[in-house]
Amino acid sequence: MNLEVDRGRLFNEIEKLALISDAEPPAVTRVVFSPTDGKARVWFIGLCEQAGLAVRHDPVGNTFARWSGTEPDVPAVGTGSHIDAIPNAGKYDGVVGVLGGLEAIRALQRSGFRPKHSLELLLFTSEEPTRFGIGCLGSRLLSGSMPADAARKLVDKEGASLEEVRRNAGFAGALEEVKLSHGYLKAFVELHIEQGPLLERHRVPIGIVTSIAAPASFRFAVEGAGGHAGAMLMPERRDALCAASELILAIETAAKASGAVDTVATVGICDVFPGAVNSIPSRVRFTLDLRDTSLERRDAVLRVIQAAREDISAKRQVVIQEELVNADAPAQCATEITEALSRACTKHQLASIPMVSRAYHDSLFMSRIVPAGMLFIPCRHGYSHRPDEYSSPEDIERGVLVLAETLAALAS
Ligand code: HGY
Ligand code: MN
Ligand code: MN
Repeated sequence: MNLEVDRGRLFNEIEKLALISDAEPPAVTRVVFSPTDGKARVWFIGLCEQAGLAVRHDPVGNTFARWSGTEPDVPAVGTGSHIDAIPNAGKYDGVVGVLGGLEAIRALQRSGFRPKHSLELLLFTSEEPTRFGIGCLGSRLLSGSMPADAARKLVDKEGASLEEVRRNAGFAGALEEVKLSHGYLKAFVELHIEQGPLLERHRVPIGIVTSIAAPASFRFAVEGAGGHAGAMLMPERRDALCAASELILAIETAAKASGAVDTVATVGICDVFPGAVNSIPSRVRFTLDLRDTSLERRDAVLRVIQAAREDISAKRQVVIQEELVNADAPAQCATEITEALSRACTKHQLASIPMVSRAYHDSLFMSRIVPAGMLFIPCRHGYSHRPDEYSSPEDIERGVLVLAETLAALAS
């Protein structure tokens, strides 16, 4: 099988998709169910139809582009990722797995390969938590990891419900229909940029993911007492921002003191009310993103944070509410997938190293229902979720080549 990736075409498609964005280049912003997301989806579906793939979507907007195999009724082999992008992001996160997955299928078509198992390219809805506060919404529903009722309760910052937003974006039907039937897929492989520095540092072109870290996220609300910045003396204050700041630093300390470098904690959003120069903050809301490769260690760090929350609340006489958004277990990638990826690397004389994914991905949830795995390609300095995110055409080409080889082996 003579596999050739059309590097130039793929590069142009990545560049074109990057311009379907709500941010000034080189930044990319593409929030799920926004008009821009809608435009990007239409453009992507056009590419899939040009490749002769049969396209369908489910009630939450997960999109499936299928190359039917010679035995269309047996379980399919899936690949794919996401095209939604957080504010002020780069052009490769998720996109490499979607457009690279499409190019892998096209390269197999050009090589004369005929799959026995259909090959299906998936575009997952809302991998990023930007709009509804929880990541991997589409793959959670696909895998049955999130009940439809819980999804129906989701609203965005403007108070618009998922139900309303998805229907306005053209995705009708009951969320109960999203869950994939048992045996729909026999395997799932996702190509993604590493979003870390290891592959570049070790000068290795391919990372074979062995496990995906356990993500958890929370919302905190600190209620203190407001007042005049000049007239209220310090001993009388119950400043919500000072309390929140102490808790945020306690979060950082707890993560650093976990006993392992694998524990990461991030406060990415912090809203201060009333937000006036000369008014003491009475309320602060902030988010916590807490992850670790070990579930036990992550939850032990959470307990330390919760103890700090109680101490600070009592000491500063403020009320601190904690709301769990998600707390997911880590995923082990399937041996049959990691071995297929390793054989594909060997066949193409490409070095590879096993690695942990510290970012979460849709594969985290696909692994709940089907043997799943991921392959990483380097990204410059490990930068991601920022406009200078970059992966070279050569690295992307190598990733697509290994993906195509792996899909062919799994679909034969
Ligand atoms: O946050 C993550 O790990 C992913 O990039 N959404
Ligand atoms: Mn991301
Ligand atoms: Mn991603």
